[in-house]
Amino acid sequence: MPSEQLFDLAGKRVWVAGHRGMVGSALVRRLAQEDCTVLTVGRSDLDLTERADVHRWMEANRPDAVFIAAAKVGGILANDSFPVQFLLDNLLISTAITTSAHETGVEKLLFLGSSCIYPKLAPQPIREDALLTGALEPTNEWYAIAKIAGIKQAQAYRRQYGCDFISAMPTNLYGPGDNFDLASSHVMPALMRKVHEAKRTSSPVVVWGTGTPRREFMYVDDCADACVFLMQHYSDAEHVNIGVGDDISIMELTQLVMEVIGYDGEIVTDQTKPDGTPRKLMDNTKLTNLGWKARTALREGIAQAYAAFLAGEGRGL
Ligand code: GFB
Repeated sequence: MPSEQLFDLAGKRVWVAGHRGMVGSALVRRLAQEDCTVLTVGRSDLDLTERADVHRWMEANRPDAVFIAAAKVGGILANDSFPVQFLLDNLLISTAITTSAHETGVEKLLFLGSSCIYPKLAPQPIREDALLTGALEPTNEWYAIAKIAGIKQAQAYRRQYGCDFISAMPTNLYGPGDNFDLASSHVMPALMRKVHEAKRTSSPVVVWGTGTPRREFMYVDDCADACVFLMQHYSDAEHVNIGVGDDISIMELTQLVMEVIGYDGEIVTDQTKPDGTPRKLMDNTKLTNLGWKARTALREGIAQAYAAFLAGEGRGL
């Protein structure tokens, strides 16, 4: 049984900031099922790092509710290579939107972060209260610090001004609209592309690192559904983990992607590339207790995401 509905989206103007991204576009798909008006604005019309412009746009467009799905995101190598952009762009985006949301009287705001906010060696599965209990994973601490600041901004506005601002921390996501550029992508789209190419050329599949790290993967439409659920059913200071409840090693994931794509070739590792955090499994008890659970099994999600890749849906192709 889902918990009581606290915020009704019916009749509301809902802004999805970052609607062209993988999560933002899934949110737009999901919100089409609600009786609300979805607002979006393109990058060429509004730079989300410019606070004054964001304020003006919000004043003119008057959203009642906001999802902050806009972010500078990327995989392990991009995070490690561009610390300035991962730190500053993300800080500027959350600052511009959160401050303007308060100033323009937004009723409800959901800030989206990531599981990399937790300490590198957090006890598994990772509970929400593990935040700020230890050192971060060095390859993505810039992004993590910005996302932790975003959570704290939402909490500060709740505490000082009573704003109904909440935060959600999804696990590693994948699905239609992903980034397939191998230099900046996450592991799932990278493996899809690499296995697809290896099959075409009958060559080995190259896996970065040792293949031993474990990760949890969620289909992006499930994440969007969880975000809408939290907007409707959750109102508290602490962020909420969005996860599926189990994880898989990168080597097992490679084998699964190969099975789905239908390729039985050799797998080799490139250990000049980093492994990152050894394990990042979220404890999703809090979300489960609120009455929400993911629907898409990993194999099924990979098949759907691969179909979207074949249809040319995605960036970096
Ligand atoms: O998805 P990924 O880049 O991000 O990498 P993180 C996960 C694991 O897959 C790492 C390995 O152990 C990688 O070494 N891996 C194997 C690969 N082959 C590949 C490949 O071809 N490409 C990539 N990208 N990885 C990111 C953070 O961490 O996760 C972000 O840097 C964010 O801040 C995001 O939190 C969700 O899970 O390691």
